[in-house]
Order: sequence, then structure tokens, then C-alpha cells
Amino acid sequence: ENLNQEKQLAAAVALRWVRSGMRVGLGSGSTAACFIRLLGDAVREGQLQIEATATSLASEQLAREVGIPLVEPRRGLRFDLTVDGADELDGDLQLLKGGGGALLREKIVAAASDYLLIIADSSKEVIKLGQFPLPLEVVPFALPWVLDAVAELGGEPVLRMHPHTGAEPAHSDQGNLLVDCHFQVVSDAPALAAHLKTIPGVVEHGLFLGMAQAAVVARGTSVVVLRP
Ligand code: DER
Repeated sequence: ENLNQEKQLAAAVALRWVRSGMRVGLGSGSTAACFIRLLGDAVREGQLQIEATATSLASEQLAREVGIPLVEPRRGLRFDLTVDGADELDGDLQLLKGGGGALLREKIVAAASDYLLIIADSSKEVIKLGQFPLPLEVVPFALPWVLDAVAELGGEPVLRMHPHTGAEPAHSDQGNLLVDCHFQVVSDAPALAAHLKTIPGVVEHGLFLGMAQAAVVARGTSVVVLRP
């Protein structure tokens, strides 16, 4: 349906940011997958020569399939450009991410990037963050106390179950658990981000604040480039 067309459109426009010689961070999720496929086409056709690192095992597998040369994390490695999706983005380009469970590697790669470009369909644009549940990556041992702490913050925590079976908890690529916090509205994102990081066992949260340089958003058949 037209959201998939919007994802494809945003991904195609994002390809213009890529130059040969770049080190590129590859995001995770369905929109990032569109970008990875298009980038693979350009690499295989000899239009672009780049090296990449993926933000999830799923994106890594896709990148291999489409022929994108991959580099492993190493000291001093920085990315000229990282292209990633988001679950929500507000007018200041504050992001809520992690719907795909890859938020930890996404934030690690984003932090090592000189330029983070978000690609999104129109359904991701929000006035205030928080309608989409905020994901946390949590060390299993800490789970009960993390659930208590998030509930005290008004975040109505839900342990994410495996998408297909629903019988056992989902796990991140690191083997940690994922907790989705239903705040409904995040009124002070910086304060919430800071507080969540103080909870022992919370490895990372899905608020990406002040990290994105631009966002390519497809609205129907047109595309806008948003900057903070
Ligand atoms: O997990 C993430 O942050 C991903 O970017 C993802 O949630 C974006 O989702 P989509 O591109 O599949 O809509």
C-alpha cells in the first residue's frame, strides 16, 4: 500500500547522500531495508564504492545478500553517513526508535557517525514523542526492578514477546530483553532519557535526541527534507 511506496521513495532519495569512498552505517527496519537494497544495486552496478557496518544481524545478512562490503567495528572507525529509520520523529528531529529491537547497535553506530540521515514514511511524523511505546534494552537479571522503575515513571512497561510465537520473550542481537514503555506522551524527552539511563540494567533506550542531521520524509508521492 502507499506506505511501502513512501518507504521506497524516501530510501531512493537518501541514496543521493552517498558518495564513493564513504563508510556508511546501515540502519534497521523495513525502511532501512529498502535503502540497503537500493545501495546494493548501486554497488553491484559499479556506481558506488563504499564500506558499511550494519546495525543489526538482520541488516548485516541483507547487506551481504545484496553485495555491500562490510567492515567490523574497530578502534577509530567512524561513519561519514548513517541512514536509518525511526518510529517517531518530531519537529525538532528528536527521534523515538527501537520498534525493530535494534536500538542499541543503532545508537552505537549513530554516535560514531558524522551525519545521521533518517528516512521515514509520513506516518512517523508526530507533534510529541511517545504515542509509540518507548523501547528499552534490558539485562535479563534486572527485569523485575526495571519494570517497577518504569511503572513508577508512568511508563506502563510491557515485556516484548517473540513476534511469531508470542510464547517466549523477544531478545535483542545481544541476547538482552526488550521492554516497551507506554508513556503516551513524552513531555520532557531529555529528562526522561537521563532518568532511564540511571536505572541499573537498562542498557539503552530508544530516544535519539540531537543525533539526526536531517530526515527524508515521503508524504504521498512527494518528499521533504527536514532539518532540526
Ligand atoms: O528500530 C528502529 O528504530 C527502526 O528504525 C524501525 O523501528 C523503523 O521502522 P520501519 O522502518 O520498519 O517502519
